Amino acid sequence: MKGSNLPRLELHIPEPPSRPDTEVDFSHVNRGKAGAVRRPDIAAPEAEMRDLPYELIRVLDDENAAVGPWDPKLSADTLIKGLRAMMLTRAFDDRLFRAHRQGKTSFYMKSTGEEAIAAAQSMALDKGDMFFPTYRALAWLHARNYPLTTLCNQIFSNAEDPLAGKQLPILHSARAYDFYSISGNLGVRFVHAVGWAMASAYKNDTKISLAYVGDGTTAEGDFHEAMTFAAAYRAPTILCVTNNQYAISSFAGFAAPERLPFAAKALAYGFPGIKVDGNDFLAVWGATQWAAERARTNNGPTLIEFYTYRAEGHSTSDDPSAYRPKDEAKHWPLGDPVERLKGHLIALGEWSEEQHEALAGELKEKVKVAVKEAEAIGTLGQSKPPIDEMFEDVFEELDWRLKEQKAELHSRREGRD
Ligand SMILES: Cc1ncc(C[n+]2csc(CCOP(=O)(O)OP(=O)(O)O)c2C)c(N)n1
Repeated sequence: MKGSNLPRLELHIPEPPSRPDTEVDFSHVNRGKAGAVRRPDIAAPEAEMRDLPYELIRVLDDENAAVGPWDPKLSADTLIKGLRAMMLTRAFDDRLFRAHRQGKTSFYMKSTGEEAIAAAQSMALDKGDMFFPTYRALAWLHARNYPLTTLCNQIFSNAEDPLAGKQLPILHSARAYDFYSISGNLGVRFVHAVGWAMASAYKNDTKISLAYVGDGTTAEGDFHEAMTFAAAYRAPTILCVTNNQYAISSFAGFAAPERLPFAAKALAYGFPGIKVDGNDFLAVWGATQWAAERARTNNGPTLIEFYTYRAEGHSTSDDPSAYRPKDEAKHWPLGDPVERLKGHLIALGEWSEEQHEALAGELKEKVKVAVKEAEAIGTLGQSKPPIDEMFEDVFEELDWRLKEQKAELHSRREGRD
């Protein structure tokens, strides 16, 4: 308006707290106090839990002791199994990332720093509960001893690839391990998980579903659709946001206002949201147990935000030093999940540096053997699944078009066109 003294409008462009040429700044991270957040009864009305998403649920304190009401009180044996699953994930990631640099696979993604989440959830949930993962959740499979060679065969797209070379490396599918097929399109499986949970309830079954999205993926419409359906039908599901602070180079402030916990989004849909230290194996387990009990007793869905940090690059195609300080990971205020669980076990007198060292060596060797086995079958381009496989499973049966295309391929290959 001419002559008006209204201020000019300004578009807010979110700016990450740190850049490659600035000091690391995590002053916005409020760690709270381990053990301080209350644990409501699973049947408590949603209206009485609206403070929860604004607190951070933690069990392991700075002295590596397990404190507070969310402590799942696990046996040392279970904790060691969890530690092993996380360490195996890390050893596998390191070796397969290198395999990419050696030209043995076209692509890889690590989950460094986020291992506690899928490892604890894989162990805390029951066989037959269905997990709808992202590409950063292989700890689920490692916790259930999925054959490492089979994982490598998929990553090398070789003749023994269980997905017959049809998927990008690491988009695994393992139904027998309750691990739903990963797809490249972000967010779509969040909705599938809710539908799966609705089906389980419709059939009066006892199984629940669990689904992941990253912080960036919450900006997809599928997130909203899944939340809406989960709320309306009180679906027995656990919906998780793995907030690792980044979506490739975009910091989490692009997907939600910087001061709003992703967990708080649940409030608008009418079910509880909790924010959990994702680098704390015990807190992940305790929170999952609570949400699972709620789902299994018809108290409906829960949204869990796992607060964590993507310690490495987004993928083999990414160089994080282009958009964040090189040493940022070292300063993450919630530390490293492997180191914290290790520290806890040592504090309990159930583990030692020597045992840790020995296990790390053993797992490294185990991964090496599996990679060698897969390499003997073939790495990228050296060995391929049978070519006819590409026509299979488009439909349940080949239709006439696919039959024609398959015949054409063969006649061309035989030089008869
Ligand atoms: C629908 C869709 N849009 C964009 C992409 C490209 N893409 C792949 S990963 C990614 C970032 C996802 O970030 P986030 O959800 O935070 O998960 P994170 O990788 O940090 O675990 C993007 C944009 C995609 N795969 N699918």
